[in-house]
Amino acid sequence: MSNWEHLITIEQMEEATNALLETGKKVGADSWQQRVKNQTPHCGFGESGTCCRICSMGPCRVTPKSPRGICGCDVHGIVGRNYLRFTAGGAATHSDHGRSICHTLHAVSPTGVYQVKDPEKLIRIAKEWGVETENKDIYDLAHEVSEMALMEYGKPFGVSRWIARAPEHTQKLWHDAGVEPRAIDREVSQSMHMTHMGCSSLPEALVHQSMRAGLCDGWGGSMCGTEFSDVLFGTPKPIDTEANIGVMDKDMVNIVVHGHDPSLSEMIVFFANDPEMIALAKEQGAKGINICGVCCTANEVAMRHGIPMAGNFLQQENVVLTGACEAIVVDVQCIFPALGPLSKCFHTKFITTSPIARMPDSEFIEVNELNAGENAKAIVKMAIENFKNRKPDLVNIPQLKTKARVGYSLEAIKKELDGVCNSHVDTYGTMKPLVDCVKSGVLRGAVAMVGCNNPKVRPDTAHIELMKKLLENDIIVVVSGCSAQAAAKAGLMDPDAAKYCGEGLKRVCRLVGIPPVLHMGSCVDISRMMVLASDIAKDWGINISQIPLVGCAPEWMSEKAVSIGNYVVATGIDTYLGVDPYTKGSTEITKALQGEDGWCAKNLEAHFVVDLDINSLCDRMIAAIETKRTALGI
Ligand code: MSK
Repeated sequence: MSNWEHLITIEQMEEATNALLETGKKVGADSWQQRVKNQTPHCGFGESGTCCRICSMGPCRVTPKSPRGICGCDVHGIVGRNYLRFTAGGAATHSDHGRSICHTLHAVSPTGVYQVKDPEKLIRIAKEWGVETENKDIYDLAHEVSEMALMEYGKPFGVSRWIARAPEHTQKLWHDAGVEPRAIDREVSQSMHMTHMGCSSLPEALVHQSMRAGLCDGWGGSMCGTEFSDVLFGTPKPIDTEANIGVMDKDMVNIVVHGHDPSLSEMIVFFANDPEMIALAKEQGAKGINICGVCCTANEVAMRHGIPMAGNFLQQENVVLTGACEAIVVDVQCIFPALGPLSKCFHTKFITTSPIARMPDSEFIEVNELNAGENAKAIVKMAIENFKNRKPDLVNIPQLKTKARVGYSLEAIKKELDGVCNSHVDTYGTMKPLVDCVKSGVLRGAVAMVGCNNPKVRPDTAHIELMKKLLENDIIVVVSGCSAQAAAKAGLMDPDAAKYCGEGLKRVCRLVGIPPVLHMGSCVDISRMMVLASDIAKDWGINISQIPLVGCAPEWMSEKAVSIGNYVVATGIDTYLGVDPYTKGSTEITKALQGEDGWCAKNLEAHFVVDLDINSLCDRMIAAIETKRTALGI
């Protein structure tokens, strides 16, 4: 696509990776590229979801000759149970991240390492939850609200507090369909119970609970993670940063933070700015300390501090392969166990910090809300002291990097848009200016693009190619997770990229001063997108399912992504997937999730679309947006 010629191309990124793999070969390093070859072809039963290992009578595999498992469960029950377990894994993971943030909030003190950075947001949430805020010390309020949030995980009665943010119509749909999420742990636990041998095998019941478990994530645990991270570390505002492997610096101590929970990365960033640590780095012969991020941790610290993003999920090995990574410091989720043996091929220290993600060949230094000050500082010191152990002949940092403007929280989006269109704005602004742009056709609609990389798709190609085509068609793109880093690496978050967009989108970007792809955060931050959609629906006076908006995860790979997909669909947003969710073995489950008259569509007004052809996936999204416009008469 010649229009986009100033952007970094997939070919350039692949060339950089290949150069790094050459270094890897010299030291006998393994790589995901090699392991994919070793693992291919994949098991057909696993891929279609038709293998059952839930009890020890099997494993049972469904074929035309053996259509039922030993217990008599048919293929629809087996595929449905697997899908629900997949969802429960994702919901548990996001929600436990959220729980950990609530514990960090509970540990705040005016003199401690964790403090309240956004008191206004805390007061706003407290009011939403009916807590008296007048004349209350902000730290007392933080403790009170964090306890209430922790109770959301196990309360015996009632539904999630957060669902009151959804439009009334959506809440009614959830109530009528019986999918209002209750206590977060209850939905995960019930999902495991339902899928135990001898419990549910009815497809409709399994899909129903999959939606409910997803909702306890997006409108429960993830929302706790996002909202209280903002209270603790500040609500993101637009900030400039850089992305791609070239953000590593050969003259500096490079510390890479990777994972998800900002409670760790915030502390690493804090101590990397400590004059004592900078002086120590200089004593060791470095020019200073350079923190870079990988995966969603990168999103968290980029959005709040402008820390550069070295890469996304499938580039985590690349940072070590530069030979210039003094330490890769990880917390939870999406961390390759391969980093242990790989680090051993270089001088890199692979430091695990959470009892939830313990890995061979790593140094384990637990960082929690009680010891963060001491242990995070010790980690930074350890990385600095490792600088002298670099092997100069192995250092190779491909000079590939782009400018990116990140930090578009919901609050920031409203402020930016309202600031341009209205001279008098209330504190949080409204979505009306955006709605007006969509109604007038200046913008045709929006796509929320999220999710991972997956070797089943040429890495980042789907994200980047889809985004370019959508932008050319005046469709604004909001992103999170590794999709966000794909955009940033290519240059699509540079406000200058607006020049390549359709005329309407170009005009909006120039007027407001935004890039055409808006970075909304990490994977828990897809909860921000749910509130964004809710506020658009309320300000427009229509239902979420009527908005010219779709979700898309073209390269997804994790259980979390399935949980996300479920809550996005359950919120009324059609969701387009570029990788199959292991359901094709069952026509009934496929229909319930994907059918235009399936269970999801009938009860929740949205459904999944799975299409492994990226061009066709894109055309279908654009067509769906245009269909919604026509239905609205705009
Ligand atoms: S890190 S879940 S690979 S988006 Fe959130 Fe990226 Fe997917 Fe992990």
